[in-house]
Amino acid sequence: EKILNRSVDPATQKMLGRAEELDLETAWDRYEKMLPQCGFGELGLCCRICNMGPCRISPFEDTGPQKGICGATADIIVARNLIRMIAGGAAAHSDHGRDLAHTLLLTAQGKSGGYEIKDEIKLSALAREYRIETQGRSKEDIGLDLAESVYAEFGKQEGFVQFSRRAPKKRVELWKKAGIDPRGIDREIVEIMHRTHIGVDNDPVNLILQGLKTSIADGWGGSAIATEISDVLFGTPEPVRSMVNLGVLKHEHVNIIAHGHEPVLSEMIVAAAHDPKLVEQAKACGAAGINVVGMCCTGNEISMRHGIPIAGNFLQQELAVITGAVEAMIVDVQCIMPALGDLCECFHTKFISTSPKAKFPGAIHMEFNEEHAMEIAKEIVGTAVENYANRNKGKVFIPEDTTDCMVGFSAEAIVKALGGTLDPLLDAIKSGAIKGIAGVVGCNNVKIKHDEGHVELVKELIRNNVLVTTTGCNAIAVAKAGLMLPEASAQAGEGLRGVCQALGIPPVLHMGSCVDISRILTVCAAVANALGVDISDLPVAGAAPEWMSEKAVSIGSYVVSSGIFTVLGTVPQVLGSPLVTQILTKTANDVVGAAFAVETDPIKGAGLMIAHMDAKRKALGI
Ligand code: BF8
Ligand code: SF4
Repeated sequence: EKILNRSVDPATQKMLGRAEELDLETAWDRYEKMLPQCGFGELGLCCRICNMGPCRISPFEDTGPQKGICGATADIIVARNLIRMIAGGAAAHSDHGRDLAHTLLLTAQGKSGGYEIKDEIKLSALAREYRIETQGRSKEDIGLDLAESVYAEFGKQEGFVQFSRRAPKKRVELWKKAGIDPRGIDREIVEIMHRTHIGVDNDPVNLILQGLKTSIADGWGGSAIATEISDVLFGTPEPVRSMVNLGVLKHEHVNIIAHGHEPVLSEMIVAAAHDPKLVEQAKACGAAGINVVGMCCTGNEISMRHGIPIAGNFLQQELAVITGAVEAMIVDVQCIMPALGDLCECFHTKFISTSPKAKFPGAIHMEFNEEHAMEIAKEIVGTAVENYANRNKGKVFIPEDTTDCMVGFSAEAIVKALGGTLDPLLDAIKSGAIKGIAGVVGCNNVKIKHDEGHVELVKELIRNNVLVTTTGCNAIAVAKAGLMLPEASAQAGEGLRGVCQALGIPPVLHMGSCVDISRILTVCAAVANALGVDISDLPVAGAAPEWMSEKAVSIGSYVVSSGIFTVLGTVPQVLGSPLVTQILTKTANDVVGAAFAVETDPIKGAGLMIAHMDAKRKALGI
């Protein structure tokens, strides 16, 4: 029963049983040991920003301290803590974007080891946005100018971030008026760190505005760069069939899991696994072949572009190792549990870190660089192949569960599926066949039954004729639940079902990894521009039913800053400040035309989104 309460996913339930049998600890066990979690921390009332602290503010007005040693109030402390989370998240996404810019630069200079510019159409489109001359120039020359232009976004001191100008004019004007139009990506992140140093910005409103500004630099800047340059280098995703869940691991193959985020590494691992010599070597070791699968956002990236199966989402990473069938867990950056080190030592699994930015206890470090990408990728795959001989077949336990899915709905692919223009989508929205569009995204969180928040919320939305776009760990959860197949339109309301059947698309569109939420923004901006309204006028809403990471905080903030009402399924650490809570859930409406709601019940959360869409439809007169 304990296990059934932890996850709704059958593969996860089986693996949790297996973990218990082997007496292996997982995140859920560590969570239970952590309880009760610190009440001050939960409310955001603990400050460790200087060494006079830590200071803790009492949540009760009549007992305990109401101010930190420097005089900071609950409002100041909560606001500072919150925007430092935004800084962390925006930094993570944007540094990912920077790595893509770097790879494009090296590729254009002919210095990268195995990459090429694959999507020239996208390259030209982006070049036009930057007013880079394309006529009669080689893709490398254009790519070089583009790489330098996007690279410059990070260190810009003045002006604006180019891709933010995809937003409707009204939105940009509103950002300018509120003083939250970001100047440069790194600048805004650094400014959060400065303003939250002891004794700098002590106005909660002013702090939160800087948080929003930085988040916009993430969504319309760093994340958009990550998405767009990935498309240039690896191809813009198109609908492709894939498979999800731990059953994608194979008994007779060398199993390699690519886990983390940046396609710079995983693309090369996928290519290296096709190397005939390595395949031969795998066969010589007695394996039937090499099976590369993805996990978390890396999984989304390579499934969208190659149909590579996805082994699971965030809370399944430990379980994948516990199958005993993984020769190598290859990681780069973000959402990789340090727990994997100890766990891999209980099996033959080699835990291989590759980024100079991310080392882990118990991992072998095989540092990756773009200049020698293919060479290093082959070496890493070779290490996995050699390790097959060490697999203890008696210890292997692979749950059989897999689900088919259709992934790869980039904005371009959606337009294509619509027959070349957005019109059929606009018509379906106007006629009411589609009530609205939801972006449902984000992580897993042990505080919520694994995947339940994701699946229930999305099911409720499609039942009510809401077309759902998804990324990240939500995408993987709903794919496992079978909702990412055209057949799943049977579970949709009549209007949405009709649209899906006519177009042959699922009711839930997989738009990629978390940085690809920039794709959702692009679609919303295009729809708003086509209707001549602002994004905040559209019947659209966002949700992060099981969010946990700092990246998710940044995402929620830029989605709201873009004018999209957003429901959070886990409670953010802000309730210690009624003022900050009020700003996020109410006052934000007056500033950016959207706000957050917190609702831990997924059905009620969907209800809030639907009510919001109904209100927006009414205001639009449709
Ligand atoms: O960037 S959804 S757990 S994997 S943070 Fe992480 Fe959250 Fe998953 Fe991808 Ni996004
Ligand atoms: Fe305490 Fe102020 Fe220092 Fe924070 S900054 S730890 S509230 S003295």
